[in-house]
Amino acid sequence: MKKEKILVIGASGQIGVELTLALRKVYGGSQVIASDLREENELLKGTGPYVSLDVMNKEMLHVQILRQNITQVYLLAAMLSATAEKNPHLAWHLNMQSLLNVLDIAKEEKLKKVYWPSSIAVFGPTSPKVNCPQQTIIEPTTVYGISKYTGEFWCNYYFQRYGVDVRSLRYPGLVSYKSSPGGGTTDYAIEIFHAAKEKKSYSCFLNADTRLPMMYMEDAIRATIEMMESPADKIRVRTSYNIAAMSFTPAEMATEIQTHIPDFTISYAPDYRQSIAESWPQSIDDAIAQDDWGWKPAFNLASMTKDMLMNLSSSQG
Ligand code: NAD
Ligand code: AKB
Repeated sequence: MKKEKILVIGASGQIGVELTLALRKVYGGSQVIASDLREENELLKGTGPYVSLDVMNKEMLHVQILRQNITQVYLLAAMLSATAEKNPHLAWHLNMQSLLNVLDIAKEEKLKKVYWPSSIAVFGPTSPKVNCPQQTIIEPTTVYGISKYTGEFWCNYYFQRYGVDVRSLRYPGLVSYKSSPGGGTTDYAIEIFHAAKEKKSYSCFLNADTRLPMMYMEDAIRATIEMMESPADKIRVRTSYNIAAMSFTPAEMATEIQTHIPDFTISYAPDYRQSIAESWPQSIDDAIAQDDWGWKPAFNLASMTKDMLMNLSSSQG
């Protein structure tokens, strides 16, 4: 086991649960402290320590980092795109201040590494729709996208100015079965599986032909750990890396589900999330992540759908 002490902030969320479990496999259960405002997720119980923590309380965060001899922080607390549009000021405050709190403490205590995820939401309507490159026109139109793009530049600033080894990935929409999604525009791609299993029909909040970049959680967790474990000189992008796996529309996802559940039906009732989705690219060019630290996804739409349905069957007993 490696001698690191890791604090995961937002560990009870969609990514946090799986990332904490994966980090505990690498570093040992007792070396990875899970923390959240919410109560400990059931899947984390008994796998390692948990502390209740509000990342906005900088003093308490600092105390925890010192008390637990933390060497690395993974900051996952944030408000996602759809929820953020309902409360833009609160979203901006949480998404920015949480990052600044962690970066300041990392600088002061000389932490070894910090992880903070960005999103494909940094891109806006003026970015290229297809194979959107790492560096291009970036004019986000959601408060979530603005906060992520600004956060990327704070990460770069703390690295360049203070030498904080903070690293970041621009995740696409993440599909998973272990924990529930937290209020994003891509959440339909998870809800659809639960609806298909439970009632064989789904009313989608995006239009049939809305193509978005997506990734299976297993790939996202592996990408995160592979990037974090790469030597520092391989990490040339100090804002945030584009990473990609697959792109599909709700109609294509429904067709794939129908190969397993032939009587599954889908209908469409687009709401305010449609315009958020339309502002984002349809696919992402991740050539730089491939070159710098060897990123390669394992799952496509067919293999992800098969795995999701198999795991939801077994978890439903
Ligand atoms: P989530 O909403 O499921 O989880 C976030 C967790 O943070 C929640 O458990 C919440 O209770 C916790 N939290 C909120 N405020 C807090 C506070 N003040 N102090 C401590 N904890 C707090 O989100 P997620 O999907 O797991 O996303 C994690 C990160 O990854 C976010 O930065 C998000 O923007 C980014 N991301 C997620 C996706 C995705 O598809 N899930 C895609 C791109 C980027
Ligand atoms: C969301 O839809 O808000 C997230 C994301 C792509 O950042 N899943």
